Amino acid sequence: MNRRAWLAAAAAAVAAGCGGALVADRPSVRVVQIHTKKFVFVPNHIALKKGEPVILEFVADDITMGFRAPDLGLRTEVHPGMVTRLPFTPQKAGKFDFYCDIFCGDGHEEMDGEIVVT
Ligand SMILES: [Cu+2]
Repeated sequence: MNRRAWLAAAAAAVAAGCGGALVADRPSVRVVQIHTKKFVFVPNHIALKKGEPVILEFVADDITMGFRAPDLGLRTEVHPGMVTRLPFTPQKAGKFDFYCDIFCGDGHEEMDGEIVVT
């Protein structure tokens, strides 16, 4: 193989490699970002699809909060200054309540929301 033929073969191999990498990209998982602040979750109504993987991504806008959805088996703490990710795939349809389970002040008892899985 002369030098020119070798360069052409090398270029073809690099191009094929790049194409392969693009095809092999992982499918993207839906991310639902939820902010917490005194005394709300934003959004507080979240629509999900049964069997579709999601990542619940929490950001605390002021103080540490808790997130608990007991009927979905979900629970995490949400701390200011960091992103908390909760990967999850709903396995059943229905309406599922969630709420803050760390006392955060006067409005704590009303800090709740709903996940609707269809
Ligand atoms: Cu609270």
